[in-house]
Amino acid sequence: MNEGALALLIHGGTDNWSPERWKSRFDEVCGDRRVVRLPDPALDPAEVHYAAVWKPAPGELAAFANLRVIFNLGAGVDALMADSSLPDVPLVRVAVGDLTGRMTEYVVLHALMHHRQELYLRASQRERRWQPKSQWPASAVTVGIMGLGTLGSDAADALRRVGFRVAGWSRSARRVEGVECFHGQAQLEPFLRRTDILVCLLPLTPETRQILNRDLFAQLNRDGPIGAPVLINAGRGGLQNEPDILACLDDGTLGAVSLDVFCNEPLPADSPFWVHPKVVLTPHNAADTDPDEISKYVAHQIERFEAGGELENVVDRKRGY
Ligand code: NDP
Ligand code: OXD
Repeated sequence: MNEGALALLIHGGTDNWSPERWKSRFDEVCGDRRVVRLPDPALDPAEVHYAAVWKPAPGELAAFANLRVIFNLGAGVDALMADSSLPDVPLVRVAVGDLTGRMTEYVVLHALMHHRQELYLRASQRERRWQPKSQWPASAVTVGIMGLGTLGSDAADALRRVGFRVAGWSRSARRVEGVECFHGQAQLEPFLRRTDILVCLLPLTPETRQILNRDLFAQLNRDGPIGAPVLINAGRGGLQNEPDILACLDDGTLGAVSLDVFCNEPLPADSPFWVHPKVVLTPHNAADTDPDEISKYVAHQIERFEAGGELENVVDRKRGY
């Protein structure tokens, strides 16, 4: 029996975050290591060497004096970074092909939906109206991606292959083939000026909080074939100023939005986003972390770490992502 237990702290609340499902996957891939789903009053916290977590309550991880590594079961670590008592051990996040492919599907789906005037065409169908508007080619549209990391760079590549012009913006200088790359505050404006469809795949940090606001939307391109620019946010709800989004949709600063993430999740039943005709809404499922894939990813990392190897995808706590 491996001496260090793996503790699971999973508080997602949706189908994909069923703790039982994750526990059974981890039991399958962890050999003879003890996998404990918390809370478990029988567990001695000193036995826990590893924790695999999704949205643990602040302070929960501080209970484990012998913790060696925290594995966040998603890509974004903003919830953990907000915990001032987070133990000072390596924090590993998810960056794997399975999750990346799912996000790229979401981004391509929504970029195409707006480019191909799907909101108008579905309304026409409901009203039995045979009145197509002329359709422009993808090559006339620039999709600008905020965040050119694991997810943004893959989505950029797929969008380019569909035929869009693609621009990207990051914190440090990046090179992605076929993508016009911008970085830093000074290059944000030229990036926004050429963008017709803005895709946000940034992490939520003190620097990026509420970055999606009226001032930013007003700098997007208004001369493209789509007319008013479109926002697609699958990063985090905290990146967006929600009253600004609604006001900008109503006054035409934005033409439409696709939102997968919200400041308050689950989105309250009385939120105006549910019924706004220019909003396409999904319940934070742009890219699920798959229990089969990610339990294997964590188990392999633990094996490698115990054999003296390096952990992969360790979060830089100073940057916050
Ligand atoms: P990465 O860390 O790989 O990439 C982050 C990118 O954002 C990098 O290009 C980084 O710049 C850039 N960035 C960070 N801070 C700034 C800043 N201040 N100014 C400009 N650019 C900045 O993350 P991932 O691509 O793996 O994931 C991105 C986010 O997607 C996650 O943090 C999570 O919030 C969200 N997500 C949402 C999911 C969903 O289902 N809705 C699923 C999975 C993830 P640089 O390249 O210079 O470091
Ligand atoms: C993630 C998420 O960060 O699911 O992976 O939002």
